[in-house]
Amino acid sequence: MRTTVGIIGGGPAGLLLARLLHRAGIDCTVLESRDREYVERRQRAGILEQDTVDVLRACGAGERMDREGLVHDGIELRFDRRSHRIDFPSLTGGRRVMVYAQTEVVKDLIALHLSDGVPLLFGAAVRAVEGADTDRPVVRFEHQGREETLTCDWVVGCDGFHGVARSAVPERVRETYERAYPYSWLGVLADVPPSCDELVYAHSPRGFALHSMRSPEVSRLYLQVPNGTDPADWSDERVWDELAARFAVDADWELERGPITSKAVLPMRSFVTEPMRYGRVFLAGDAAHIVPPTGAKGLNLAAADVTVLARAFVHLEETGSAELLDAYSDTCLRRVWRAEHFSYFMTTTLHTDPGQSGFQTRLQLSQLDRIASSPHAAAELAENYTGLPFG
Ligand code: FAS
Ligand code: PHB
Repeated sequence: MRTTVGIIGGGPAGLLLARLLHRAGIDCTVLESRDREYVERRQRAGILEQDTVDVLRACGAGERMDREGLVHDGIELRFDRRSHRIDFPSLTGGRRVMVYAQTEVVKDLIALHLSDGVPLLFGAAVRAVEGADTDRPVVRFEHQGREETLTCDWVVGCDGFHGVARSAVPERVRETYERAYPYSWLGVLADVPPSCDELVYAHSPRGFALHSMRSPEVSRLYLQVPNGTDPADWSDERVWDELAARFAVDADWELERGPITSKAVLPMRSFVTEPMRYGRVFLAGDAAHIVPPTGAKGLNLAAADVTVLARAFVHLEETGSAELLDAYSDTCLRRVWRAEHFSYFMTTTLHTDPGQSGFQTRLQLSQLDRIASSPHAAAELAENYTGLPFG
């Protein structure tokens, strides 16, 4: 098999990159190891930044998002049994976010690829990327029981944290930076209308909790749990009792309960690999970086990477200049590290480390009080949360 851009991974990064390249008339092939149903059902992110929304609309993938997505103008912070709303448009000159699950973005992009006939192979497990430093890198993969090869001009690893593309960057040139957190998230989906109009991020002595949503009928909630937690140890009643305790506030507010339809534990990790390119192999999305989801950055960083990369491929096609391709890694890493810092800030300010000192807790509450009382501090959070422009 032969293609101009070989894309490893059919998650949001790979699918959006393929959409952008296809619309620009650049030939590409997506190799996804799992089957379509698995990829479309995998519960993950829920918040789209302004620029992610704009890119999806611009490439013709925003129609259902605009119909079914929920535009949000702010979030609520809860701490010390108090509530404080952060208004995004007034603090950022009009930026807002969209609640539209990653599962839906993936479904929309897959449907477009299949209707446009873009080569998207499911069950295609990439084993290796060879010749990254040659003009013809080769992707070796297994598909329908056969060993296959895809010869490319360029390869983009969109295969997530556990993918193989990162290994195409030789260890001698690769730097990795990472931090593990002493807690995880227990994420639940529940068939119950959200008890809030906008997302609620709660700091409490019992630990962090987040109230998000998927639709007017479905709530998405998370609570901080110890690493190694088994979701089976958390009955619906225990989940709701703990969430209610953590969202408790001195106001007339009650957490609505309902049947929980899915539970999963998500470890928290910060990770960056540099550079995001070696020869003719590029890395995008979780293949290059991971953030704890407290800042709702993961999916949006992936969208930003592939937007920058698609523009660089178009520039090469139109001008013959590889200057934007050569700048890709540095261009993306500046945004990646900003998102890494914001995600780290939101995570360490809102979560209670096991055995945390009273001094640390007072620092957290002082920081949250500063955000609640200073428009400058609130604007810093709002600008980061709604996302820095893709440029
Ligand atoms: P993905 O991991 O989504 O996609 C990579 C794709 O490559 C997968 O489909 C995989 O099957 C495929 N692949 C892997 N190896 C392959 C191989 N060898 N050959 C072929 N294909 C291969 N972010 C948030 O903002 N909010 C959240 O609440 C949130 N929750 C998350 C929960 C979990 C359990 C995880 C793991 C991540 C979560 N994230 C969240 C982050 C998540 O949304 C990612 O940022 C986003 O999926 C990144 O997209 P991709 O880079 O496309 O990587
Ligand atoms: C979600 O809706 O899944 C979600 C929202 C905000 C976050 C993390 C996850 O920070």
